[in-house]
Order: sequence, then structure tokens, then C-alpha cells
Amino acid sequence: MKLPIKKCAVINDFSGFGRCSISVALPVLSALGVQCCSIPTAILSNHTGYPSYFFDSYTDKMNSYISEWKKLNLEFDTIFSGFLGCKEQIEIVSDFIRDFRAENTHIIVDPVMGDNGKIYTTYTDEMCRKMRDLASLADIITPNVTEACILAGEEYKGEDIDEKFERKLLEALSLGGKRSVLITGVVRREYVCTCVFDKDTQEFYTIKNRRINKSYPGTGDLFASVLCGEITRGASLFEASKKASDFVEKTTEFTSQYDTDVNDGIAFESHLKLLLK
Ligand code: PXL
Repeated sequence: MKLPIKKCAVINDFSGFGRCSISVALPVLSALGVQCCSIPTAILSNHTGYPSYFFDSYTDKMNSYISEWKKLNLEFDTIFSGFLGCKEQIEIVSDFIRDFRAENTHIIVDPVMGDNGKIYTTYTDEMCRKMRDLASLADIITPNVTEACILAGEEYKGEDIDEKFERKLLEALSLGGKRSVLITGVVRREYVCTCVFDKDTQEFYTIKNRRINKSYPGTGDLFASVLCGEITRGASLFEASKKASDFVEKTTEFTSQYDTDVNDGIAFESHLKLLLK
């Protein structure tokens, strides 16, 4: 009998402290009943939002690591990529997608590059251009407003984009209706919105959540991980994006009641049990 557990390959960094990347994807996917198979892109003591960090790129080792997976003839229901350490890695991930993609594999690229109008310290302009090529292989992308502007070649003017600009970005990023796009963290008065174009239904819609006045690094990773788990389990894009947005809202609200360093991220652990309800 075939084991009814789906598999997801997660290509992202491992940051030991500060909830982001693999440290978020692993528990979330497990809680959703999906097997999380990780490929580390870099090992960091803590994410780059802290004033200081140790960063060890995994670029030289990734091809040997992946070639063992080829020997195992692994196949994945979903391939999900996030933070990448250098331009060569973006090419390695593109090759991985080409080599491991089966007919029904979902490809989710979180085009991690920056936030609040700023590019992360380890990213370069060339990497941002290559990220656009990688994202063109995806079925679903999950940029924040900063990343959506970089990918679309538009000027960043703040998180509170109006509906006209939102539509322009979604249309540009949908590649003529062939790719689903979720722009996360769009600020609209007392709400934070996820603005969606769904390639399967060709619909545009917005998911609204209560806005909490603290912003935590790794929020995009938490959102994309829940989305990825739900999509892998067979949910529609609407169900998956609603579940991801609501989970981020609940856990952000919980964390904001406490006096934590925002760099430590969203304390989602005690809420994981809600994911399967
Ligand atoms: O969540 C984005 C992210 C992922 N990985 C690393 C980061 C960041 C954002 O700062 O530094 C290493």
C-alpha cells in the first residue's frame, strides 16, 4: 500500500536562531503531515536581521548533496525555495527544479530578496536578476511588496500600495496568466492584505487580516511554509492562502503580547496544533 504522506523538497538556509527558513518550514510542514526534505543553502548562527551573524555558504556542497538524491531516484510533490546565498545557488536551484520536477509537482518560489524597500545585506543586484529567472520556473510565487517591485522592475513606494498598482504588479508577475502570484504584507489602513492572482481560476482576490503594529522577520517564511504545506496536501490556492494568512495573523497577535526582540520572530510553536484543525 502506498504511504499517504506527500513529500516536499525545501531549499532554504538553516538559521540556528531567529525563526526563519528551514527552522520554520520543517515544523510547519511536519505539523501539516507533509515530509519536509531539506537542502540547506547556507548555515547561519542567526538570520541577517541581527546586527551580527556567522554565515557559511553551502554552495560548494549542494551539487554533491543533490547528486545523492538523484541516486535515490527521489520525486517530490512540491519543490519550495526561499533564501539563497549567492548567484551560483540560484542556478543550482533552477537545475534542481528541471531535474526533479515530475508532471504534477508544484513549484513554489518565495523570491526572498528584501523587505521594507531594502535589499537584504547578502543579496546583490545580479542575484535579484537571477531570482527573476528562477521565479519564471514557478507555478506560485510569494513576494512581499519590496520583492514584487524588484521582480516587476517597479519603484518601491511603501507597503501601502493602492489597488491600481496592486493590479499592475499582479498582472506583470503572472507572466500572462500562467503563474499564480501572492503579494504578502500589503498595508491597507487597519488591515494587512495578501493580494492574489490565481492562475487556475484566472481570478484576482484579496485576503484581509487584522494588522498588528509589530513586524517580525521570518513572517514571509511562516506564510509561505503554511501555504506550501496546504498546497502539497491538495488544497486550492484560495484555501491555502486563507489558512496561511490566518495562521500568521493569530501567531503574530499572540507574539505581540509579549516583550520579545522582534528579530526572534513569530513564536508559532504553541499554535502548530491548530494547523491540522
Ligand atoms: O526570512 C527571510 C530570511 C531568511 N534567511 C535569512 C535571512 C532572512 C531575513 O533577514 O537573513 C538568513
